[in-house]
Amino acid sequence: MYARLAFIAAIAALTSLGGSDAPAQAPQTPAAPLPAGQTNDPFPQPIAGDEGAITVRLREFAAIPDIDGEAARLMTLVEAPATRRLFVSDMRGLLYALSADGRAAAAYLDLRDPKWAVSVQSTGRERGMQSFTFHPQFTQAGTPGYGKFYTYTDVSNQNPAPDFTTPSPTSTHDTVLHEWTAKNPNAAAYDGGAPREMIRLRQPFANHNGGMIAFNATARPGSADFGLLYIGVADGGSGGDPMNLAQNLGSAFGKFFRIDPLGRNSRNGKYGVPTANPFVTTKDALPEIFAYGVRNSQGFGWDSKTGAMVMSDIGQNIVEEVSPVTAGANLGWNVWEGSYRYVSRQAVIMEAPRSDPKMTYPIAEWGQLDPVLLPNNSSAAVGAIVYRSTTVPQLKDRLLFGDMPSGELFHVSADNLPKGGQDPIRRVLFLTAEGAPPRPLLAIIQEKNRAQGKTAAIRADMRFYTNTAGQIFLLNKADGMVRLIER
Ligand SMILES: [Ca+2]
Ligand SMILES: [Ca+2]
Repeated sequence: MYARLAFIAAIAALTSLGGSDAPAQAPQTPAAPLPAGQTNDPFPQPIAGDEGAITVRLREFAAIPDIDGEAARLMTLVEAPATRRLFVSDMRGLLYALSADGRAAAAYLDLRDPKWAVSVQSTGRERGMQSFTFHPQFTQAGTPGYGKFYTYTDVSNQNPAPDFTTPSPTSTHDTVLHEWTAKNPNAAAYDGGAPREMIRLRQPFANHNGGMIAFNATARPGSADFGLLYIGVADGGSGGDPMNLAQNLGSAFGKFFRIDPLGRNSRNGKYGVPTANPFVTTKDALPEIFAYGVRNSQGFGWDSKTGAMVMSDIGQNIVEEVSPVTAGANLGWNVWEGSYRYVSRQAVIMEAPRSDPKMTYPIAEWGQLDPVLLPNNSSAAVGAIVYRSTTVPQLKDRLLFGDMPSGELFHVSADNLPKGGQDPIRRVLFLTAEGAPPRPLLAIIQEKNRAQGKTAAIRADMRFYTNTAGQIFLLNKADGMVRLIER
């Protein structure tokens, strides 16, 4: 046991946090003894390798072009409402429309075009177009949401003044929510005018910028949640949330927002704040906040059977998590990292896990040092899909989430949700050819890279999304391929 601890302590000292392009940190002394009661490995039993693994087929669905010789940084895939039409984004600012069979990918909107004056900032690993989504009325003529879609983008232009800022005296860039209005939502390319700026966040650090934006797909027209936009706002960056923003209800950072993009009662008059939001009457709290204590969520979704919301959040250096989200929930960061009290980059506190009844703790969580994530030596939670479809019957009634740099896709029961820990976590492995063994995504990307004459990737940077037909698409930033999971 001591040998493993020493080994992983050395690994921890050598590696930075998984999803980050944070400034380089000073090297830490390898294997320095941790204070009593602290651990860098709260889950000493590794994630099961093949036991309980679900095997599905994975095939190439669409090829997205390189930009300047570099593979597309595929980030978000969304089905336009009531059309079965798929759109996929390259983080550098390209939005593509895919044909139904995936064979054709045509540029729909280029946010880099100077005529839009968006000034996409996409340097480093974490900046660029974070997410996009369509208003649920996008294709319904005569409704207020007709033709409207939203992009959430890091920008270098820092005018006008931000709606939300931090105490930091310096900033790296802004993150902006834009509304676009297509004249004809079925047109091959965007045919509307310049975007309407809705929210501008001034970023203190280059990392931890977005997250995802999405409407609750389980909300039917006329229901309270219909047409409300959920927005992930990461903790601003650096590491450890140095300004303690995530627990501060007066700060936008480290939150999930819920807004009405068609309303106008917000402080800046550019969107609506639902009266049902949990903190609208709380003194000094931002009324946009739906939940708080978020570090850097890179995916959330809803269970079509129960309506429950679930999200994944990237941990600091020790614990990755998947957690339930309810109105007003405190998801823990930066007091808790997963089920454990956060103390530093080196360790969490072992004593009294999950012991604050005011906190919402993970459904599932895993250690960044788990052997299944090697040789990548870094870890970052991504995605959350409650899969209720029979399209891929092996995955029905499973909660799917993943680890982004390693490209591992995981599952737990969606009907008997675990109460934390990594023991319930099992893998999803992919068959790509007859006779080949089931593999995780990274090995498949590496094979593709070799066929492309490129250096094999060491990170998958996986994202995954589903559509109304229950198809599940896997994206990555290394080989330009959109892949489709099949039974
Ligand atoms: Ca940031
Ligand atoms: Ca948490």
